[in-house]
Amino acid sequence: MHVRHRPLAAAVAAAFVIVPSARAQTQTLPPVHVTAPREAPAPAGATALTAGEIAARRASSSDTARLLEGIPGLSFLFAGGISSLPAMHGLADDRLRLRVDGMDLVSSCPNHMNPPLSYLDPAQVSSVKVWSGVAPVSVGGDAIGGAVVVESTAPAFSAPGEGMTTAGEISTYYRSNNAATGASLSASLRGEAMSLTYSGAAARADNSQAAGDFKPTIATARAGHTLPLDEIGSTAYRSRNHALAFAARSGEHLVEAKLGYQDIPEQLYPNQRMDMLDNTQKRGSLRYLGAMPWGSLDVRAWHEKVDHYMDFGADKRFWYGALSQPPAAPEIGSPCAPVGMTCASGMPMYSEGTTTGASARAQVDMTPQDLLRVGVEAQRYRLDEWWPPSGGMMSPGTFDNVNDGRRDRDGVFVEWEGRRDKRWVLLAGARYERVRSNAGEVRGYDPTTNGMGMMASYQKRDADAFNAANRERTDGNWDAAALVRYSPDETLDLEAGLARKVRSPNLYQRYTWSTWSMAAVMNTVGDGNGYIGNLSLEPETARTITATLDWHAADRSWELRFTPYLTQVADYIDAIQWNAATNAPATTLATGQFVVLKYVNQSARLRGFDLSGKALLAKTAMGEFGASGTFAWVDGKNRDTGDDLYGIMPRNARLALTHAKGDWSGGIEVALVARKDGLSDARNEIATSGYGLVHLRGSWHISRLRLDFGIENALDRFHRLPSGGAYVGQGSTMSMNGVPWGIAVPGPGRSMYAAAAYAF
Ligand SMILES: [Cu+2]
Repeated sequence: MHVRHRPLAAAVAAAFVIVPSARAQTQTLPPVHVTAPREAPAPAGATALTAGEIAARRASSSDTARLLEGIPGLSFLFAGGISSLPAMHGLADDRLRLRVDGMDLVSSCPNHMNPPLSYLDPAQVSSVKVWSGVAPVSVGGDAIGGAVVVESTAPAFSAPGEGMTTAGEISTYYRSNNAATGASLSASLRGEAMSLTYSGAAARADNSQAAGDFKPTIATARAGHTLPLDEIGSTAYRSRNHALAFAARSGEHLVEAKLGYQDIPEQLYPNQRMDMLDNTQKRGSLRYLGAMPWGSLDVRAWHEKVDHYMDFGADKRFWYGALSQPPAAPEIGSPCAPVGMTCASGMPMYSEGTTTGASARAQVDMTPQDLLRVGVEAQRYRLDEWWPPSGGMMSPGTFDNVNDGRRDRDGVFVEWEGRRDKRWVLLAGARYERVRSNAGEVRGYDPTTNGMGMMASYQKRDADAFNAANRERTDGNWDAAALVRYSPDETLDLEAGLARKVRSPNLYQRYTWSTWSMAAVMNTVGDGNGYIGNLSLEPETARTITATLDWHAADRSWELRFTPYLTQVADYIDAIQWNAATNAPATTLATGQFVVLKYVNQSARLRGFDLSGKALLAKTAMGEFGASGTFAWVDGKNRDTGDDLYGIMPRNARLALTHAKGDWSGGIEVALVARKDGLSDARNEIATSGYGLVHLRGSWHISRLRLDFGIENALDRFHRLPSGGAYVGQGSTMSMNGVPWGIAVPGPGRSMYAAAAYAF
């Protein structure tokens, strides 16, 4: 799993991979993926997943982010069933650089329901690389944490003299807890100079079941639709993905074109007040990759369009007014308003985002030991978000959450990497990014009034103030990162990293404007609270120091790694409770309820360590027995208020015993999570108890067939997710405290899964 000591000088030679025809393959899954050779180096802090690891993990999850599960330093902020937000060393979401096929995708949703990694099905992922510590500046900018770089279908060509060949894979799976099913197909036509690949995947799941009752009866005002007390409301999803990739090569030059289409007709969110009832993404990219006399060149251009629609899904649907004849429970995803009923259509919200980007990156081989990476990047992002009138207070006109939002990035970087006497690897780089953002004038549903008394919504006051303000912002952000690795002998690697990273606020943080609680709670982070943007936000600046001690056998039959880190963030974007009436910070902290907060710059400190190890225990006639484990601790503090940062994972460990013999591999895995008591008081973050889960996994290769099966949470242990947010998965979630406060989203109970993949 860990990539180390990659001979960088040999990278160019590995630019193009020739895959023998399927007939010649002994392994059942596409065994080789083209790794872009000119990407940043793989220092000791880097982790890459192998094709086998990706295949095994996708059997138990349809969430591409969760392919990263078990990587030291990684955790998740859970969201919808296929859109978890990765967190590394206490930094999550768009504080991390999440790159898909070279594209820096942006979540076009006030609740970040469509994060970058959600745009690929796990079956479409061909390579995953993770920098959990200090990421070199060449890996990306506009982020203060680590990086995840995911590539979809890698181009593969037939061997010389072999002519046209075909290859592909079909796969399917089933998971018992939420009756999740899915299927994928990939097929490619390969010549010596051309390659065409289609990959498609579809997934669907019902709501998940917890291992026990976890909530009171919550009125949904929807007759005939009472969720069982152990059903985790709003966790169902359906998704469809298609991608087409064409590649041509000539000598040491490669041209690639990719088209992608994703439609998610439904993804429900147990920790958001809204559900994603349609999300479509269209994307296209072009890439040139080639060897040059002086090194190599990688040029990409791409465009993406997202149409996102939110409303209340089946578990959150409610009806205005008294209904003499309440409707029977409609199917999930069916229209809200039955014909003839006096019910509102809910609260439709539309987001439309487009991103256009281009980059050129060159690697210059200065000497056999020294190389230089230089690059320029540009990105144009546009966002509109509007909420059409839907009756009641949500009328008479259209509410602009973000109108004509723009966020443009222009970046340039240079990075040197050198090797000295086989024992030293040195890397240093700097990046400058200019981030310009702006947004147009806004209006509320009713731009003429602030409302009355308790029902005051301040739409006029807030819109007038926002529209009168200068909203154009230009940030000049300097990043720098340096790594040094020293390998005194074959059993020890020592690495240290130092970085300064800057990230500008996203459009929702800067330009959402309404202090009205009903509008604010539609801009949330999974904690059920409402958030108000702040035009005065400055970029976050993080300074990180990290070290890795990697002690191992010469053949890596055992290894032990220890990575402590410390990050200080100036102008960390946290949030403070806000009083809408006075339009000022709340003077007393409201506790035990959902609240409205405003984003503000404060300062933060994150520190912690990852410990991981593995060992081959025995190699016998019965097979190979191994053990592996990770332990992570992170502490995040707001240094201005002394409060704990939101969404920090408590101490956690994973231990696994594995067995492999011939075509079989299997294991038992124990996941332990401590009680969460470091809580963000400003956000009334919910405490969760510690727990331990046991997972059983097996996988079998029979010629071209790969079978994966297992039981997750085999002991059916009830647990609540420390980073799962607040449960607002059912009921009248539009009203801030109209749903019970204090219920952390539970994790699923026992789930048996089976998956099969056949390569042809
Ligand atoms: Cu959304």
